[in-house]
Amino acid sequence: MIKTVSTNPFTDQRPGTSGLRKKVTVFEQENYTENFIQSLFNVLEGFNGKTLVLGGDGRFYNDRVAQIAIRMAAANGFGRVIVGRGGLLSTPAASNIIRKYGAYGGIILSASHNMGGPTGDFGIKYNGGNGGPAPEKITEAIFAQSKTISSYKISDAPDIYLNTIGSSTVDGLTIEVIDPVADYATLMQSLFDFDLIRTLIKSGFTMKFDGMSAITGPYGTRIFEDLLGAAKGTVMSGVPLPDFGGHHPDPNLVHAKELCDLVIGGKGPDFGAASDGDGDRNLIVGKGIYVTPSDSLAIIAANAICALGYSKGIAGVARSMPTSCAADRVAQKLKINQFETPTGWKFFGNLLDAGLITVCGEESFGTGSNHVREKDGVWAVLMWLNILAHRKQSVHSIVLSHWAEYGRNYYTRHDYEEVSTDAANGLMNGLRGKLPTLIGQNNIVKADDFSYDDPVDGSRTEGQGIRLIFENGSRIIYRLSGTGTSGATLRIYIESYEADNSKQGLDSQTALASLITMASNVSDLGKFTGRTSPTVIT
Ligand code: VG1
Ligand code: CO
Repeated sequence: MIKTVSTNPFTDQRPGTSGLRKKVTVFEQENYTENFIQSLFNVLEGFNGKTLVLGGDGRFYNDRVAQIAIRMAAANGFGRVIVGRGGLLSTPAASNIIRKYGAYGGIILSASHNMGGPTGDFGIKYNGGNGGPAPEKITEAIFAQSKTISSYKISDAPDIYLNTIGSSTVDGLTIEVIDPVADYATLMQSLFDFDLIRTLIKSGFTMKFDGMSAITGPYGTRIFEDLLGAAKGTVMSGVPLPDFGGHHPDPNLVHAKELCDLVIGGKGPDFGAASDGDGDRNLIVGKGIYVTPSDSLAIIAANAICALGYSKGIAGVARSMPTSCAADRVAQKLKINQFETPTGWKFFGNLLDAGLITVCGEESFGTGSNHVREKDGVWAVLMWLNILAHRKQSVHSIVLSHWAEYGRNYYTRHDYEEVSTDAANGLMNGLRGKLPTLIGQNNIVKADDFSYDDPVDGSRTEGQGIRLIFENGSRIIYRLSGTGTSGATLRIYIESYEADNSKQGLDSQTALASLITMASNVSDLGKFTGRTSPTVIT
C-alpha cells in the first residue's frame, strides 16, 4: 500500500561535486533520506512506468537506503527498478546499465573514496538517462525542492530480498535483481583486446589489483583473474566490506601504500593498480614508477588507438581545470578537440553526448571515455594493460618515452583537510580580493577565478577555482573541495612544464619546490589555517 508521510524540510541537502554526501548519522535522521529522494522525484518529469537503475558501493547504510529507494520508486510510479544483487553496482557499471537498458535514470548510493562504516560517510547521487551525473540545473532544483518539501510517498511493503538474481513485484513496481558484474564485463570485452592481454599475462607479466575492500573486488576478480587469466590472488582486498576494513578506499600513494611500496619499490609485480570505494577512480603504478593521473590521461589519449574500441582514433580529449596540461599537448599533436572543464564528471557529459570528445579525465585519479558517462577505474586499468600488451614495453619506459616526446608536466596536489570553514573561505576570499594585483608579480601573467561556458548547452558555471598562471605556463590553483563532510578541505594544485629531456628525472616535490613555497606565501596559508604542511600529497 502507498502511504503519504508528512515531513519537515532540512536545510542542508545541496548536492556537491558528486551528489549529496554527509555523515551516515545525518542520513539516519528521521525522514532525511526520504526527503532527499522525494525532492529528486519531484524534480524529475515523465518517469511514470519507466525504469530506474539502483546500486551502490556496499558501504554501511547501502542496504537500508536501497530498500527505501525501491519503496519510494514504487510509490512515485516508476514501472521497474533494475538493481545490482545485494544492492551493489560500481558507479561506472550503474552508468552502463542505465544506458544499456534505456532506463529513465539511476540512483547511485556512494560516498566514493570517503570513509565508510557507521561513523563514516554516505551519499546519494542521481544520474540521468545518458548515464551521467545530473547537471547543476537539476541538482540545484533538487536542493530548492528539499527546502520546501512537506510530504513524501512510500510503499509500506516489507523489505525486498535483493540477494538472488530474479524478478519480483511490489505495489505495481517490477524489481529485477541482476548480476552487478556481467554487463560491465561484456562492455569491457567489446572495448579491449582480451586475447592480447591474456597473451601478455601468459608470457609471465605479473600484476596486482587492490580492490581496497570496496566495490571493485568482484569486478577485478571476474575480469583480471577469471577472464584474463591472471594468477589467483592478483586481486588484493577483493571482498567489499561495509566499512572498507576501516581504511580510506582512496587509491593514492597514501591510502594504497602497501601496493605502491610493493610495485614502485621494484621487487613486486610488473604492474599495480587500485580503485576507490565506488569503482570510478584508478591508480596506476609500474616497477619504479608512479603514473600521475594527469600523465595517465595524456598517455591514454596518445595511445588509445592501441585498443580495439578506439582503433579508429579519438575525437577529442577533455580535462578538468586543475588537471595538468599534459593532455593538451597530445590533443594538439593529434589535431583533435581539447576542452578544459570545472572539476567533477558532470561537466564532461555534454561533450561526450555531442561526440566532441572520446576520452576525459581529472587529476583526482579519474579517467574515462564515451563508453559510459562516469569515470571508470577498471576501464583505465584495462586500457593500460591493452597499451602495455600492444607496445610490449614496461610502464616505466612508456612514461619516459611520453615525456621525451611531449615534455613532462611536473605536478602535485597538496590537500589541507579539515581546516575550519571560516579559515578556508577567508583564504579564498583573500586571494580573490588581490587577484588583479598579482598579475605582473613573479612572472604571473593571468590570475582569475575559473568560469566555464558549456559549448553544448550554453550554461555558465562560475567560481570554479583560483588560477595563477605564469609566463612559462606553470600554474598554481586553489580550490575548496565539494565532497568533504567535515570542515573544509583546501586543495592546492601545482604544475610546471619541462621540455628538456635531461631535466625530467626529478622528484616532483623537488622540481616544484619554489612554486610550492610561493603557493603558501601568496595565499597566507599559515596565517589563515595555522598549517605548515599538507595532510595528503598526491
Ligand atoms: C573530488 C575530486 C574531483 C572528483 C570528485 C568526485 O572532488 O577533486 O575531481 O570529480 O571528488 O570523485 P572535490 O570537490 O572534493 O575536489 V569521486 O570518485 O569522490 O565520486
Ligand atoms: Co569514486
